[in-house]
Amino acid sequence: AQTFGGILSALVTPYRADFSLNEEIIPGLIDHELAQGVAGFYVGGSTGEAFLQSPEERGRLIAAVARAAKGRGTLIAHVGTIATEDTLRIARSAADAGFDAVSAIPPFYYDFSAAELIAHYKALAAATPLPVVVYNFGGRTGKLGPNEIMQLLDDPRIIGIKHTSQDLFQLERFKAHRPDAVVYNGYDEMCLGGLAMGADGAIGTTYNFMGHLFVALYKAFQEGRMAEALALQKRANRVIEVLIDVGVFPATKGFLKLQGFDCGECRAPFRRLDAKDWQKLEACAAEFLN
Ligand code: NAY
Repeated sequence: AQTFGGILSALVTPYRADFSLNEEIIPGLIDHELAQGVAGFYVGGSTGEAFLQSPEERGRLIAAVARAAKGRGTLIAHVGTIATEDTLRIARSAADAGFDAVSAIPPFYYDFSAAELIAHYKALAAATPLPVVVYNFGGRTGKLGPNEIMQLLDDPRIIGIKHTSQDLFQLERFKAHRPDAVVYNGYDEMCLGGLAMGADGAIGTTYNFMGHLFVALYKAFQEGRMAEALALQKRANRVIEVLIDVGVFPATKGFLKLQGFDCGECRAPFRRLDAKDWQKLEACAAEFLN
């Protein structure tokens, strides 16, 4: 079993030119990211374009990553969907593949009540032998507020949260409520802020291609070299500014391609990169990513 915490890459899902799952490239991609020092992978999350895939594809991706990782690094599968039944099915793929934990976004779109959302997580925790990490993304999801999250954290099968929110006060309160919970910071551009407020680690999109910067930041933070940690965050944020301008997920795949890993483009409705985007990415990589 792996420990939790540290810098985890929210892994992209590689596609071929026809947008089918490219399983062949996964071993090389996993090696490339582990070589940057990341502690593991969050598979099939927002970055992994989970909501543009079928449950069957998500299961195949999970299995392919486990085969490629060969026990190196912590593996968390994002199994969230808006249908409890599909979430349980993807969670079975994660347990079968030997993952360390599952994580799930609360069901969205419909106006589900807080009780329904809690019941969804309880059903997941009961159905899987794996520990559960709640994906707190209040900006995109409904009624799973801080009180409901505290209530979920009282369940020993629910071991932590991925906090994708700028509210670091809330992050600190979750950790204070359950000190042994693992709390992952979710916005890369505020990684240092999350760590300063008590996060045990961070899960993020940009760790796919600049994991080395954040691994160095994490180490500097742990060793109390704060000026260095801030300098690394600032350097990363110059890149993230370009990323947001171009489109976070398409640009992430663009940077990976510049590093030699052609993961294809994102599925529609995400846009394709044009010549101007490539110019921006190339200039940014030359300045900040070498
Ligand atoms: C996921 O499931 O892939 C994540 O949530 C990773 C966290 C990312 N947040 C979102 C909303 O996708 O890494 C961040 C984010 O892309 C980054 O901070 C840029 O804003």
